Amino acid sequence: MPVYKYPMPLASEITSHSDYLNRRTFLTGIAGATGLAMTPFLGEGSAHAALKAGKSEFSTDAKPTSRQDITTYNNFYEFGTSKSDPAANAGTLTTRPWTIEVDGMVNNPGTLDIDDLLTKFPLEERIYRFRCVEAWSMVIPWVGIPLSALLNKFDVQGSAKYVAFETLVRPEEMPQQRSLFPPLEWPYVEGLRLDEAMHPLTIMAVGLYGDILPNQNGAPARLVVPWKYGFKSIKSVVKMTLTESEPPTSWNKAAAREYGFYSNVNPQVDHPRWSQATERKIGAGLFASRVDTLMLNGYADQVGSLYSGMDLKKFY
Ligand SMILES: Nc1nc2c(c(=O)[nH]1)N[C@H]1C(S)=C(S)[C@@H](COP(=O)(O)O)O[C@H]1N2
Ligand SMILES: [Mo]
Repeated sequence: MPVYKYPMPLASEITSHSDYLNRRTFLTGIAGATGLAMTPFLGEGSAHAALKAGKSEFSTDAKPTSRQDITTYNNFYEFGTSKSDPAANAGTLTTRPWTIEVDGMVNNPGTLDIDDLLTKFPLEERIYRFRCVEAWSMVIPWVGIPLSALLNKFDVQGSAKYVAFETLVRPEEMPQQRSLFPPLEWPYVEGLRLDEAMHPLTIMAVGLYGDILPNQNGAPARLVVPWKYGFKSIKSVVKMTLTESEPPTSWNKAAAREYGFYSNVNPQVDHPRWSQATERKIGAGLFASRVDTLMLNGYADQVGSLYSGMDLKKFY
């Protein structure tokens, strides 16, 4: 693990895989006996929640943005539209029990349980550049699982061409889902072409900075597609559906002229209301100069071939 400038749990506090399982069984027993919810023991900041993750060859060596910035400057419209709203409001989200339903064009439809994701799949640390369509960026040390490893469990049919993703709808816990004037239509939905979903860079993130995912970052599981604008990385996923036709996406439904299905980071194709040529690095200071945005957010060598022959001005 790289050395981070935030208090990592001491080695003695890091829960081993078998301890984690034992503790879970123990806590399930308590919760079952007392009728308590299962959530608290996995709360943010709990040393016991530390995740064991192998390093990945896919990580950038750029310096990660601080944990403070990553967890307080967020977009998660279910909790409000200001950058500080998710950190202030997402504490109400309960993330146990939690399953992700997988259906549509698969031979074995079923569900994934979040605790299976955390314990039965090899977790990897992926330090990725992250570029929001609003022209700011971060470097985020995710912990996740290649999405292909999850989808392959369900035996995707040969004629499937896309994956549609859905976020939780739970108005009791998500204040903007109770709003009379919601900023988006719920559920938040996203989509990927199947080859994008199966690409080794695409992960389902379950943690960051070596710990479980904070609610404001999309707990307990959120998609991360590092060569696309941030809004493709849908949070708090409850459903994945394999489809033949291109699925709808929240921001395209809200403003089709501004947000297309592909939403690949592209410094040469401006948003209708602002340039995408440069970006502001969060945490670099107010007077830091902007840096050039890279084609496909710097992942062109790995994913450029997915788009060969496509007019990226048309398929924005
Ligand atoms: N369900 C849901 N997912 C979402 C959003 C949202 O509002 N709701 N915002 C998106 C946008 S615009 C961005 S930039 C990223 C932000 O992720 P972060 O807060 O972890 O940096 O989440 C994306 N996923
Ligand atoms: Mo975004």
